[in-house]
Amino acid sequence: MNAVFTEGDASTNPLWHPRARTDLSNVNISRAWSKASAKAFNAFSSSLEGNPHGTVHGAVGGEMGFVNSSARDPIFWLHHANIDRLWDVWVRLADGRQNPSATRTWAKQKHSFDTTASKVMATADLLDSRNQLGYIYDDYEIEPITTSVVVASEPIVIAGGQVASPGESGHAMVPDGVEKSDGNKGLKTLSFRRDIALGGRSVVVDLPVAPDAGSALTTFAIEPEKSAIKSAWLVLEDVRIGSDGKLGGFSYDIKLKKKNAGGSQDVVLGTLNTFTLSALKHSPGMAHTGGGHGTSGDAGTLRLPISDALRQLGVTGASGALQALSVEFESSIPESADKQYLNVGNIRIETSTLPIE
Ligand SMILES: [Cu+2]
Repeated sequence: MNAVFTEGDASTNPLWHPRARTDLSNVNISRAWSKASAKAFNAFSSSLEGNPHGTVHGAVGGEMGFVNSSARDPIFWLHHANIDRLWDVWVRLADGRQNPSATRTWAKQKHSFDTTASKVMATADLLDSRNQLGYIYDDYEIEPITTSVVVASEPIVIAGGQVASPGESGHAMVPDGVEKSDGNKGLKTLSFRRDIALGGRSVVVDLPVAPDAGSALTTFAIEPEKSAIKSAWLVLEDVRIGSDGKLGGFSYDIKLKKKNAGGSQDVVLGTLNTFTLSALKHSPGMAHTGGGHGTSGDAGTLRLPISDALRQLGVTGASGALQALSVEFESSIPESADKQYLNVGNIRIETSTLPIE
């Protein structure tokens, strides 16, 4: 961050703010950029959407940290101009990379640009900055981005997650879109852990699964047609914002990890911050409990599908079944101070015998 915002203190500098962040080293353009080789728009967009896009929302915090209010903060416009620019760079890499088809429902959706709706445009009319909007970006020449990831300290490791015993379901809940009268649709908890506190440091939560369940997961990952399991999730239930988290200023990348003889491998599942929590009510299929406008009193549940991640870990794994699993919450803005940003009431690996991702 520019020194003008961080120098001095409240008595000497009117722009100074106690939450000013000088270290955004784990806002990870390079990870999104590693997906830029993808030719399908949704492969790159889903990567760009979490970190850096959502991570910056969560890291800035305040109004920026919530979907409904973020555009009130002037930095929103700088941030989104840059996200648009990164998208433009990806499209200009060409070789099959292009915006989604203009015939999609999404592309035909109309947007109003003032309160009287005198200026209305469809998404498809806004995608080409040069020909439709009349501008190009200053850095029209594409340069490689070589940001490196710096993790300030070793993660806190929470070992000894509980292997769910037969019949024990954690508190498996019926996902949206599944008839409640159909019971729990073969939902099964393989491993769980309660009450995980997240602060400024990265946290690894061990979620070991029993040997037979590990074999079943491996079959699901590698030979899905032979598998009784048809879908699998990492469930983060009852996620609440803690006493230090109300103004945001934090964000985590969620990684599924597998230990093996040579160390561990991981796959990024998504991001977790105030922005992702406040987005839950905007996305059908995501459960959200509690009222208000994405503010701190709410508790949310994220169900992150893990079949692709299991496949990657299962196929590339040097050894054995998908058994020694863990989840890392990698802090994007590492800090050593003790903070209470989030609490996850129940974290678990859950499967179903129905294909309900
Ligand atoms: Cu945004």
